[in-house]
Amino acid sequence: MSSIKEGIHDHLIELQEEIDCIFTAGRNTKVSEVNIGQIYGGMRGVVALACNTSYVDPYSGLHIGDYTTDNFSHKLPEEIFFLLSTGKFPEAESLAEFQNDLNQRAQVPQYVWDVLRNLPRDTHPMTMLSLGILSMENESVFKREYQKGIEKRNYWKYTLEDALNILAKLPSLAAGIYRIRFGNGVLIAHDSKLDWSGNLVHMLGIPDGDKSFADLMRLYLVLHCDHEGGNVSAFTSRVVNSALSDLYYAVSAGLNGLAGPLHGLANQECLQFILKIDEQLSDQVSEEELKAYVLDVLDSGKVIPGYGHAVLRVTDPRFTAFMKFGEENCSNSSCFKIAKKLFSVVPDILKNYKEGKIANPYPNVDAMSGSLLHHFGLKQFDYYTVLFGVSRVMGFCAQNILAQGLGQPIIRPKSVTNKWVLENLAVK
Ligand code: CMX
Repeated sequence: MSSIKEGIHDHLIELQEEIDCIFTAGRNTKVSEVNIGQIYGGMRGVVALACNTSYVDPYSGLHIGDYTTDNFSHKLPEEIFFLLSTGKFPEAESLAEFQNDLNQRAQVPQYVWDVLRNLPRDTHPMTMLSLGILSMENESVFKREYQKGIEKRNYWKYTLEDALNILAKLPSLAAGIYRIRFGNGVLIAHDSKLDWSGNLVHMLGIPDGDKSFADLMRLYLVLHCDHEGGNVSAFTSRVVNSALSDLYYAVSAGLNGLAGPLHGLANQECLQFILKIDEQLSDQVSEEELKAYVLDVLDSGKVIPGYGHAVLRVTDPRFTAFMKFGEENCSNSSCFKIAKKLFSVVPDILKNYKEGKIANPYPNVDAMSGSLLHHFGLKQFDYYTVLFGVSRVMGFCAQNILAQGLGQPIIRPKSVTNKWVLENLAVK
C-alpha cells in the first residue's frame, strides 16, 4: 500500500473513532438553531456540516489539521495534500514516493487538448479547466469499479485513485490552457525532475526566468488549498460526490462554483483596483491622497476589494504570508507598494465607515495575491482563478476522499415553500 493510502486509512480509523465518541456522547445534541432569516439568507451562520480537512477560525484564520497558516506556508503543495487527507505531513521518503506516483500519472490524454483547442478563442480559462477535467470522466477508476460492484467501505480507495490521476494532470492541464488561450498554443512538456508547482511554472513558460516566481507559485498553491467545507466550491463538489457522481464530475462542479465573482474571481477585481490607483495616482501616492481616494470609492457605493470577510475578524494570515513574500522579493514593485499603502489606510477607514457596520475591516487573501502575480509577469487577470482552482482541487479531493471513507450519505437538506412557512410558523 502506498504511504498516502496507508496514511488515509489510519486517519479514517482515528476520525471514525472520534465520530463514535461524538455519537455516544449525544447524537441528538443541538448544534445551532436556524431562523427564518437564515433559510432565506444563504444559510449563513448555520452549523450543519462536518469537515475534517481544514477549519477557519475568525481570529487565527485557516488551520489544516493542527497547523496554522504560519506553520504550513513554507511547505510544498504535495505535502499540503498529504496533510489535508491524512492529517499529517509526509516523511521525506513518503513525499518522494508520492511525487513519483504523481509523475507517472501526469500525461494528459490527447483528446483533452483536442476538446480545448476546438473551443471558441475567447472561452474563459475557468471553462477550459472545468471542461478539461470533465472530458476525462471516462477515465474514472471509481466509476469503472462501481459498475463491477464494490463494497461501500472501499469507495474511498477508488476515489483516491481518481484524485491522484486528476491532481497529477492538473499542472499540465492548467499550463496548457494558458498557452492555448494566451500564448502561441505550443505546449511545453512536463518535466518529471520538477515538483508539482515547479512543473506548473516550467510549463507556463513565462519568460522571465526569475526563481522567485517559482517560489511565489508554490506559496500561492499552498495558501489557496482549502477553506473548510461550507464555501461555494467545496460544498458544491461534496454535494455532487455525495450522489456517488465520481470525482471528475465533482471537481468540475466545484470549479464551476469557484468561477463566480463572489468567490474565486474576486482576486482579479482587487488587482484592477490597484492598477487603477497606479494609473491615476502612481505608487508615490501620499497617505492623505489615498485616504481621500478610498473614501470617494466608498461614498460612490462601492466596496473596497480585498477587504472584509464572512468569517474572519482579523487580517487574513494568508495576506500576511503574501505580504512577507512581497517584502522579501519585490518590495520595489508598484503594485506591491500600493497594496501595502492600502493596508496602512483602509482598515481605519472601514472601522469608522457605515457606523461600524463592516464586520471585518481587515484585508483578505485577495488583497495581495494578484499584485504579486502581476509583478512576476503573469498579467492575464482571467487566468488567476485557474491558479486558485489548481490549488483548491486539493481541498475538493481530500474532502471527498475522507467523506467517502467515513461512509457519509447523500446530502439532502429539506427546503420549504413560502406557503409552508406562513402556514406552519407564526409569521403572519
Ligand atoms: N468595503 C465596503 N463595504 C464593505 C466591505 C468593504 N470591503 N466589506 C463589507 N462591507 C459592507 C457590506 O457591503 C455590508 O454593507 P450593506 O449592509 O450596506 O450591504 C456591510 O459592510 C456589512 O457586511 P459584512 O457583514 O461586514 O460582510 P459580509 O459578510 O456580508 O461580506 C464580503 C463579506 C467579503 C463579501 C465583503 O466584505 C466584501 O464585499 N468585501 C469586498 C470584496 C472582497 O474582498 N471579496 C473577497 C472575499 C474573499 C473570500 O471570501 O475568501
